[in-house]
Amino acid sequence: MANQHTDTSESDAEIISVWEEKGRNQTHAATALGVSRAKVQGALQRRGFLGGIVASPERDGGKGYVVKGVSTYFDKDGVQRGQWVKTKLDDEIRESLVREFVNSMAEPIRAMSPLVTPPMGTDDDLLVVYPMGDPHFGMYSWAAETGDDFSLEEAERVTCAAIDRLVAMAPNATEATLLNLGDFYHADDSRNVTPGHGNMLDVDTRYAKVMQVGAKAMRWCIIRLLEKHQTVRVRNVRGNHDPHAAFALAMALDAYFENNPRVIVDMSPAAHTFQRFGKVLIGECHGDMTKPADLPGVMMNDAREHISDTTFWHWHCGHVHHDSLKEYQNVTVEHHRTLAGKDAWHAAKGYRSGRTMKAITYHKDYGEVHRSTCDIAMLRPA
Ligand SMILES: [Mn+2]
Repeated sequence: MANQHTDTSESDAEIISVWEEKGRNQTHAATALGVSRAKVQGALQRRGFLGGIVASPERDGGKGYVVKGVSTYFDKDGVQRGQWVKTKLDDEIRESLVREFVNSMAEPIRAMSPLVTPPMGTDDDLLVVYPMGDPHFGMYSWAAETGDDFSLEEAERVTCAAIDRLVAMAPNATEATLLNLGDFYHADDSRNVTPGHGNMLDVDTRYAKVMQVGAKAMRWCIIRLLEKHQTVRVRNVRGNHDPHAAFALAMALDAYFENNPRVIVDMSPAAHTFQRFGKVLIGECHGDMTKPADLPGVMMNDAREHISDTTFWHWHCGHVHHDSLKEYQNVTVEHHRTLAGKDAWHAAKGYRSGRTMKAITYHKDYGEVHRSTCDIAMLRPA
């Protein structure tokens, strides 16, 4: 009875057996069996021989496709030439991907800077300005040649230590300005020459590292100021050594403290900037471009909307690496020392100056009321 092909399953088994014997050729199997090729194909489909190529997590990178249908192509001899597996994303996986996307869109902006507890009981009448004269991060100096060893590591150490001392000595003013007066970086890029005149620079280590260590030191200083003052304005004046790097530093600090409304990074690209505090008006520039005697006129012109309401007019400049304060018809122009050592060229030229950093306190009605000084001698490691 088994040979009489009375039930489909036996027929299917027999058809498949012949199909195997004929080298899996459906037409040859159909001819040998005396049946249509469609009948052979039907048997193969029922027994799963044509559904053999299905999407699998192994083959499709674990995406979890569900097979919707399979199309098989045969040539004129009935030999399978290709197969097209129609798939769809598993509904659960699709939903989880959508949820993941929605969550990422709805996620609050993650803070980058640590939030410092604001100080209590600060004095609204006071502003402390911390002028940083020419820090020269990335400069290298050899004591045997110049009198003082200086390096990237030393720049970071003395800058942070000086801020630490000055913040401790400063009055508890509500407002503070961290005023980088330019030449924060010794070099503007890895060519290690001054951008203006191409003078060779004595540099310490790789430029990318210099940029990172400098930004890290500034972050440290700002956080230290946030412990003492309610609001911290940060101004990075561009110097002749770092006209582009100064702006990169400002951008890095602005992005880092974006989550903190107590930090205001001044992003002005102008060479001369101003801060008004009550009756005090402060001008800021590096000092390489404008003659000191011209600065009072620049203030009267550029900050004219503040002139009639202010009575204390002061400029803070860097560049020359030594202290000087000259008064022009009630406008003072002050140049600040640096904590940095000398490079070989300046040492050979005979430039000598003290190394200090200051913090200057202004009262909104009375002008400068206090200043403290941190000498390099206070910062020498014990
Ligand atoms: Mn300079």
